[in-house]
Amino acid sequence: MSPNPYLSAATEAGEADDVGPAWDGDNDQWWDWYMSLADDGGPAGDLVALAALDLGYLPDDDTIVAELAEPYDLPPRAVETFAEDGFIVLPDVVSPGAAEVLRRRLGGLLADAKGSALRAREMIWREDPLVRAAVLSPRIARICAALLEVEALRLYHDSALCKEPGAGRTPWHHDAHHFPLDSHDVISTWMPLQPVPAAMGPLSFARGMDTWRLLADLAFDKVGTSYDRRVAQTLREAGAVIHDQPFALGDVSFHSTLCFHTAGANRTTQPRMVLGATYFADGARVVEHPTMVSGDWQVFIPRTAPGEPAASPNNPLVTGLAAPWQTE
Ligand SMILES: O=C(O)CCC(=O)C(=O)O
Repeated sequence: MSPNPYLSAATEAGEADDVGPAWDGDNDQWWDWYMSLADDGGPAGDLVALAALDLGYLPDDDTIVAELAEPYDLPPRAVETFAEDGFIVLPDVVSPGAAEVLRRRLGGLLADAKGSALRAREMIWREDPLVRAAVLSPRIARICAALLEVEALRLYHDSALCKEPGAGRTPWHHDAHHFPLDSHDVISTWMPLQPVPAAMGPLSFARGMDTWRLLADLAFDKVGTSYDRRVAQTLREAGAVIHDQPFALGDVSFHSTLCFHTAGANRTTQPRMVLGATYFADGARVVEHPTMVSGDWQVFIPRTAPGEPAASPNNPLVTGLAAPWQTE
């Protein structure tokens, strides 16, 4: 029997830090494996009861599509802050009504999603027009391009993430370890679709664009929780500043592929629903040797061999769109 129940004989082979084999399951299995690498500490107390949000009037889809195409005024020094810190959390990127409509939509789209810790689906922008409006949103794309200081961005994939009540931590990681792209001009959004108090497990970030260097020599552990523990310990010992704050409804975070991040357990009675997406600078190529940590990446960049530019029909340019339905 495998020392980690989510690994196959092929992915389990070798030392615990050997991520060389390709992932041979689907992306649901990948999430189950990945979440099993989190150190969840000891027993936790009762779940915190949260009242359901009642916003009253909700906008229709056309109103939300129009909202997500409107420019967003970046606060002063946002670009500098992102370049220094490796992440930024921006307020009022999405209206409460739009977030609530998206939350309900994702609830339906995730109804049959498997996953024991985190129910996740990617690529739902291909099947739902409202999710497409959010994932290909000119507003979000312009923010991402401004923060990365690049002209043209493509979509890698979206992620609908539902962390159920009682589900545990997401392990410490940086996305450069995950994405099979040869560029560091890669940015991910995390758009919670309800407020995320501390007890619900907000995404939290190790401040500093260069902080990953502290962790570069730590051996990954594909079997157990030692990597997650060693990242936490190294950050603690180095005195790294961890941004671990609740998200208000409308807040969206943007993190660099180099930024180490984690998320707490959901210790509330409500699912933690998030729409995330990742964008990369046009021109990036698939790395020569994608690893098992990239999951089934060919779903996201189909018909593209290692070394080739990542520019499949699943990776539309998101910058320069006047409206979200206008893909190449
Ligand atoms: O939502 C989570 O728990 C993890 C998400 C994450 O790591 C990401 O969006 O990069």
